[in-house]
Amino acid sequence: MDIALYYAPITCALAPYISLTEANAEFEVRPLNFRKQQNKSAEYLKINPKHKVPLLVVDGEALTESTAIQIWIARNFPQANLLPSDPWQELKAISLFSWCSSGIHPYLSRINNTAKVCDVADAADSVRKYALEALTECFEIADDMLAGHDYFFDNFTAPDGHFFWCCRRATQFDIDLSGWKNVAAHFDRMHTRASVKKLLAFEKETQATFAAAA
Ligand SMILES: N[C@@H](CCC(=O)N[C@@H](CS)C(=O)NCC(=O)O)C(=O)O
Repeated sequence: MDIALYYAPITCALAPYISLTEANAEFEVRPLNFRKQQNKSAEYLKINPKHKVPLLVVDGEALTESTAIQIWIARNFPQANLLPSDPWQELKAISLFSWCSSGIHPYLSRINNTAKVCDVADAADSVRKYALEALTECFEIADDMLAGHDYFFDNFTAPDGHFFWCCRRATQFDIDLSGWKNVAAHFDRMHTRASVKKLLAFEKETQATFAAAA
């Protein structure tokens, strides 16, 4: 099986990288330089008209959307236990992926690029304020979910990686996680995993390669 992950540093494509690494999968990473708009190149748009990452290509077949990609990885590497085995818990894990990608991520995007969602003059601070309020609510909910647990389920599962990315992106916008003790502890715990260490080293390497080519 030929697996390629289209990825860009900083982005939510970090999450499937973690899952593939946890699964011990052999996969090729194809990094895109967003600063050079490689995600909008004719070549990339041909395989992903959404111009986003992550994109997983398996034996030439492309799959978009983090939730679908994560489920594909979990199904194809069952020994990695990337989803809970109990059917109800499995659905709760899928619900968690969806929440990360459609309930949390959009607010992070609004903070990242206020102009993308509102072009009213001087509205940027207001967009940021409301996004931050929504994110605060999300982190409070996640904090309750994580109370008394190291991970969202009995052991590490793929949604932990997706939520880790949400937290990391938040810290890059100077959102202080320390007020949500369980979230902050989860974030620290994730940094101790070999998959996350490998991911962060790979990101650094990729950023250096992009900088050298600039
Ligand atoms: N719903 C998608 C969202 C993916 C997404 O928004 N990716 C961002 C990076 S975090 C992206 O590629 N943005 C580039 C663009 O929109 O042109 C998913 O969960 O996979």
